[in-house]
Amino acid sequence: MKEKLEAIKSAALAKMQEAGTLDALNEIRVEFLGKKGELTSVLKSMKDVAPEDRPKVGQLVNEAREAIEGKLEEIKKMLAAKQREAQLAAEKIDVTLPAKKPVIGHRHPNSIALEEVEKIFIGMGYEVVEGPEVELDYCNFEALNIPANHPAKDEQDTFYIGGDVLLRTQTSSCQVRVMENQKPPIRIISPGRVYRSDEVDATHSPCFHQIEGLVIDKKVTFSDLKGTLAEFAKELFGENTKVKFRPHHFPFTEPSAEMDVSCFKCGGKGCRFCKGSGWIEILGCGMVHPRVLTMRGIDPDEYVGFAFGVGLERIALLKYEIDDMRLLYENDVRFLKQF
Ligand code: 2U9
Repeated sequence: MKEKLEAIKSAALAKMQEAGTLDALNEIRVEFLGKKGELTSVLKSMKDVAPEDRPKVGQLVNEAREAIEGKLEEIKKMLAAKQREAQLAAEKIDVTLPAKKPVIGHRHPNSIALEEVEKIFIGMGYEVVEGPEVELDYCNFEALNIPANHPAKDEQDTFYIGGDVLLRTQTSSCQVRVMENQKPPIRIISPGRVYRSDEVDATHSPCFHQIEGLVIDKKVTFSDLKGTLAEFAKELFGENTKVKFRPHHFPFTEPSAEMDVSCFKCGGKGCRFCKGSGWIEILGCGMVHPRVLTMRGIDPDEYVGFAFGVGLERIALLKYEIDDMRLLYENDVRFLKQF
């Protein structure tokens, strides 16, 4: 019996020494100490040992078990440490590798242009006012001297939500709201998204952006309008920019004009950019129609106003020499990051 136990013990110790993983070690534990293990079967055969020999044999079995268990524990610790070391080596971080840069977008040319325009007018003492994109017919048309039968209200040109609610076609609608709540003097610009039922092409979109300006004060003249917009053009397109006003018509201003700037590519000589004319059309403007003032309870004999409107996309396309408006709406970062 003693020899048998010695054989089991040395077989177990030898096998354990060979075990390369914790799983293999566990298999060896089961093989020798498990329910059907070799040492366990010796214990089970104790009933065949003479009663007087049992204590001695029991002691030998225990010694063999303790020796195996001791070695098992020792090798288990050694293998666990080895496994941990391998894991640490596999998960090692190379701190000298360049960091992964987060992929971030880029400011939109519209936003860059808007910020520039806002900066110019804020510098002249204007406030930036925003309003709702879903508007009342009254604020969008009626209060701007565009009555029910006016061609500018043509269904073709406007997205109606229903009843007297629509998607605003101009941001002047929120200036009407300001005139409702604020007494003159008023000096505001209103940037924002506007909607018109237009087909998409290189220069049109059913959704675009405007910046409309409004000044109401005593003794405001057309000269103030011209001076303000000439200064705006110089700050936006360069010190040498000249401006030219052509008569025009808007229902909400009288007199009305369109303003051209001298071509900033050729200095006014005429080039492909300005189609040979030397001038580029940039905005609409005029003196606020007395009826628009009266409707807001402002006495046109006491107060005068001037107003202007400019398409933000038009500014962005011109400034950054982009030849198709659709590029502004695709949000392809390869395009956007050029500006
Ligand atoms: C009030 C009264 C009058 C704002 C004005 C224009 C001329 C104009 C266009 C520019 C390009 C629209 O986006 S666009 O097609 N706008 O030409 N806008 S005067 O007049 C106002 C504003 C508010 C109370």
